[in-house]
Amino acid sequence: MSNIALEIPSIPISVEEAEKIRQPYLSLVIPTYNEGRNIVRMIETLSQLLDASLPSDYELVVVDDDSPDRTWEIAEGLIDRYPQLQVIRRQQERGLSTAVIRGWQAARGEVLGVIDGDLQHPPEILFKLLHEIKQGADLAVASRHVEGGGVSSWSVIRRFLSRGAQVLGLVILPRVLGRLTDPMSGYFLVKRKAIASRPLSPVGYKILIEVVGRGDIQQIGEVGYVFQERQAGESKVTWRQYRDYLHHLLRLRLSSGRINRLAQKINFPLGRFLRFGFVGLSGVVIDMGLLYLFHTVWGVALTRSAIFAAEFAILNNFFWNDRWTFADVARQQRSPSKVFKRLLKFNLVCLMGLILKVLLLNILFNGLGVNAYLANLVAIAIVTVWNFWINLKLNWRVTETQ
Ligand SMILES: Nc1nc2c(ncn2[C@@H]2O[C@H](COP(=O)(O)OP(=O)(O)O)[C@@H](O)[C@H]2O)c(=O)[nH]1
Ligand SMILES: [Mg+2]
Repeated sequence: MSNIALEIPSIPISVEEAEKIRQPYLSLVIPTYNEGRNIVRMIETLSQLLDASLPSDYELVVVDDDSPDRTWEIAEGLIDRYPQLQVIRRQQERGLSTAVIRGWQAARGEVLGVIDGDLQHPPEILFKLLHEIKQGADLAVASRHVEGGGVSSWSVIRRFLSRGAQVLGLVILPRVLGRLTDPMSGYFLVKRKAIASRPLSPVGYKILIEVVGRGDIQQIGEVGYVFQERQAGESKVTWRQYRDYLHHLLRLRLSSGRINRLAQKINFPLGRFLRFGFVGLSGVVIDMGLLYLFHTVWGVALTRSAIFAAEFAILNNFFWNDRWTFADVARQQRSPSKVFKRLLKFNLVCLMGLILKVLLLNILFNGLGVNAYLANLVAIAIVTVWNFWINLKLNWRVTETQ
């Protein structure tokens, strides 16, 4: 999660210095990845336009993810000619949304913005966006789906995918996507104060959804624009962006729900728990499938079949929990001996869980007379929480700090 709160230095400074660090009105972030053939024209055009309308009152922040075509180097070469330009080269991270946030963190403007670095977003539209902000909008979005907007020559498939993604978003997050005609837009301005104290943590490409979902946005202005064809370089959009988009929607959905707010209040790692539960379900399917295979198909004795099936399920669950549920912790302790130790502990916790389950089932069924299936369900729920908690506290935890 990243906050973009502004820190103003309090050391005494000269007039010239004060001028230099004076807060500009607009900070426009330009995320780039392999835009070496576009970046010069991009900076030239933007600088010309902004020098005429906001002289010295803007800054351009190129955030490049260490492009193999050395876009960052080309951009750095422009700083002498365009002093309003700043270039950030990120070497450890990749991703459009996080690049934009990185740029905003470095930005000083009162209004923060983003524009693609490939000339597909017509720079002139900036004035209309600025006008919307002047008129009181907290967020001004360039939209392909209002008057004056459109796409130049998209195939039917691309239009369908774009609209499909929008409909999906409307179903999952109506209160966010319903406020925008073009929630997929990557060209917008937002007032710093609307997002400054809000932790943003987007996945993938769609930073606008994150801004509307988590920011304090009262008024939204929209301006039509025609999405231009790419002149040089190529799009970085792949199927992965569709997967990330879905992930992003679900994450926003979960974090805006009532259950999540409660979880936050009591400091319960809900996301992790849901992943753990999901992995647990996959284990149940494997357990049942293998039991059927060993016992019914191959005729192995029931107890032996059940033990094999359970152990395979445990291996499956361990693999996914290590790769997914607790991936952030596991990544810090990758040596085979550490992984093996976690696997052994996981087995042990599962075994304890099994004993606990049998115990609970007996208490509920024999002691309290609860229906056997209901008792089993309750026992499973309790044991899942127990397994999760023990693994969280004793197994996947950071034991060495660097
Ligand atoms: N820093 C950074 N910029 C990116 C990344 N992926 C895409 N971009 C930039 O984001 C903008 C939009 O990307 P593009 O691939 O053109 O998307 P499309 O216009 O939807 O096809 C362009 O300026 C890209 O160079 C990334 O991983 N990191
Ligand atoms: Mg593009």
